[in-house]
Amino acid sequence: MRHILLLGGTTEASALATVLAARGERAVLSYAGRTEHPRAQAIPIRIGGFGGVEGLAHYITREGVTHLVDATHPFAARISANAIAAAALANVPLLALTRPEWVEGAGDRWTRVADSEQAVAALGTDPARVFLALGRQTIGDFASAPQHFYLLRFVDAAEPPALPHHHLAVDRGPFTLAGELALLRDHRIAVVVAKNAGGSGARAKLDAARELGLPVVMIDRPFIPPRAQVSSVVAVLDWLDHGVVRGV
Ligand code: 3Y8
Ligand code: NAP
Repeated sequence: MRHILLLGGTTEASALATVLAARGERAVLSYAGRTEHPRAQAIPIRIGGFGGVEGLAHYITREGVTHLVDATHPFAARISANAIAAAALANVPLLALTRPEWVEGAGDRWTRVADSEQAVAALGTDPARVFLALGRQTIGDFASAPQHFYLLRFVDAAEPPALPHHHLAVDRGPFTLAGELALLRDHRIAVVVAKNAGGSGARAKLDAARELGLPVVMIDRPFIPPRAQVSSVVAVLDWLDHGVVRGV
């Protein structure tokens, strides 16, 4: 019987886990342990790092994993690179389940940047009211621009970094258009900073920014080495059942 290791932490991973459970597949969903109460899943979960490429390869061999599915977030570049190397080392097939990038549409006012340092520069020096919808891990980069007011949103309550003017909202997605419009209006936000995560879970803030005519600083995805990848649960099932990759 095959044994699937699903690297999770996204809406797509949760959707795939539900389907795998319904099919009676032997599967485990893996979380890094970044949040206090990760979403419960329809399949068993494991929480915590593996210990780099070697650790992940050893886990695969020790647990008898036969298929590795990387359904992590597009900005989780390290685990994705590790998955490519570990799958080769452990000689198991790897498939990535990711979601297409968001693309700028009519009415959008995007400035695309490569990383959070460039996002700081894109904000300019005049004090502004900024929605930093980046979570917690990269917020420190904005300490070099303390003149702005920052609306922060974390999954869990945490001590925000030294940003003198900020408001911390504690909330986990998926988010709604109505909720995002209210948030942007209530905090008189003038510009939104976002990662090009793709998917539906965090998209509402872009629709709200468009509706309010607000500019968006959009951080492009980090580089991930080439691997077989698809963008739907059905395509993952084709791969599992027939070894077919109907790529993105
Ligand atoms: C721990 C698992 C599900 C998955 C839900 C998706 C949607 C909601 C939108 C904003 C943007 C952000 C952030 C975000 C979204 C989904 C998805 C997604 C963005 C959980 C989860 C884990 C994490 C980790 C967390 C990061 C943070 C990033 C918040 C669970 C809820 C900003 C990314 O405090 C921390 O250390 C948090 C860290 C990585 C980015 C950062 O740098 O801070 N996600 N998010 C996973 C693990 O431990 O392995 O708790 O249930 C998952 C989800 N977050 O099944 O319902 O699919 O993208 N997550 C971004 O996209 O910009 C919020 O606020 O508008
Ligand atoms: P990352 O920078 O790519 O990974 C850093 C280290 O965290 C990895 O080397 C690995 O540690 C561990 N790790 C990451 N994902 C893991 C997983 N699913 N299971 C076990 N260990 C994992 O990762 P990240 O950007 O911090 O993201 C961590 C998790 O949050 C991922 O599950 C991702 O899907 C989810 N997430 C991230 C974002 C984001 O914006 N980055 C957004 C939404 C959800 P070892 O080397 O010790 O194995």
